[in-house]
Amino acid sequence: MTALSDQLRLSAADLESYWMPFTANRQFKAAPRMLVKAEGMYYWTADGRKILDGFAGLWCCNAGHGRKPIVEAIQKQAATMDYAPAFQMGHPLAFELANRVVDLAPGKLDHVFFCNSGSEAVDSALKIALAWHRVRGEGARTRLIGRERAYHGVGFGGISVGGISPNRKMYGPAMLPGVDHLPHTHNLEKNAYSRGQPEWGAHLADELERLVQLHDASTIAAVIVEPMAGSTGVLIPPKGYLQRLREITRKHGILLIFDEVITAFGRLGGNFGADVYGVEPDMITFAKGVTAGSVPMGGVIVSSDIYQAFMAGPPGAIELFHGYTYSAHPLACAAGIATLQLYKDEDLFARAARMSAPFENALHALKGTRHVIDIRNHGLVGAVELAPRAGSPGARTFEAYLKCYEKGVLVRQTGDIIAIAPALVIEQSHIDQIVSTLREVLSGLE
Ligand code: PXG
Repeated sequence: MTALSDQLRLSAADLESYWMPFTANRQFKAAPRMLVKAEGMYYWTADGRKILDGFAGLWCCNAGHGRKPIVEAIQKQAATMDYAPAFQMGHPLAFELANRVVDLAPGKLDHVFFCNSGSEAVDSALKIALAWHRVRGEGARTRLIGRERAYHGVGFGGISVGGISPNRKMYGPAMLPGVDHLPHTHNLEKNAYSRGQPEWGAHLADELERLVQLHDASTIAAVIVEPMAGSTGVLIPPKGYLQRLREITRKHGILLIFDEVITAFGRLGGNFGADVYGVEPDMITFAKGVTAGSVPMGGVIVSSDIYQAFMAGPPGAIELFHGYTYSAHPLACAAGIATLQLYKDEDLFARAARMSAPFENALHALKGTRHVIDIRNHGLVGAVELAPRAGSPGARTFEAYLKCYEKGVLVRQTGDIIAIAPALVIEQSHIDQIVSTLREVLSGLE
């Protein structure tokens, strides 16, 4: 283990320059949790410990870590062509990956715009929505509707339609104007310990009708929701809720955007959340799983109606004034093609669907464990909600997260929720280890 531990010769001063994202920097730097290697379902720490990854990195490494076909595709592409200009030039892998994504996408969703992250995907989708209404002569439709307790990344568009106050409150006047929010659907009194989709709450979608009454449909461009809200604590859509949102948006000519940065590519046991929930939106944003976390990439899949509306002007004109230097970066495309091929070869989405029942049963067996007030799950996503300590929300759960890590299992804490979202290659023994570690940790926690 010396080779690995040698890599941790970083003094406190060495850790200073890096301003870590969404991290308690001083707390981390006082007691760093440093990862140096990953393979399959496991990470290795700098001090040589093997950690079971219960969270697929950050909801992204759906194929497991260090998968050979993906690694080799990236290596080969890096050696063949590092970069090709993204504007007014192309490279074949970008077109191939777009075709493969479209092959997986539901119904009329048949064109892909590439970017590099979920945040960029969300901003791209919101801009496409505004521009689409404008090119169709409905430029007064500028209002965007998000939802409370939504996470749509950290761009100004994403935090505006998002519903997390710490992510919003510092940036007040810079946020987009004319945004409104639907209520979230989380309600423990009605839905605690639901397995899969909760029964109660479809009517909460009717709040959209209220917002339409308030603002008038002619001012509303789009509604954006995560089909299943991940980051804010695994909020699974009540039965019928997304269908209702689809009916209301369609009735009023409002675009429906599903932010599937987490739910795309097998997480719920199907290609997209749209397939699993049986609702076809007008746009889908994706990132994370498209390359199984190996190279940054994101994108927006749009319906043919949307794409074609932009193709009406003179053929020599640029149709959308939007894009990134690294849109469809060759390394990301190579990784994406290899990843989608691997998902197919190993039938990993079906595997996720198959493993979801044993995953659900194991998680729900934690009912009655100290501090637990709810357990919920769908596909290979699970959440265990703990009672907060009086006066310090999140503290008990953060401690649980640290203790799990000390005992060799990486999960994720958000507020008073422990989230679990393993790679789709998970086996029963891994599920057992995650659940027994959680049980042991929670039982011993004050
Ligand atoms: N939309 C959704 C639905 C997301 O979950 C983003 C957009 C932003 O993606 P980028 O690639 O810009 O980070 C996300 C990201 C967590 C966690 O622990 C979740 C995300 C990122 C990091 C941690 O829940 N989601």
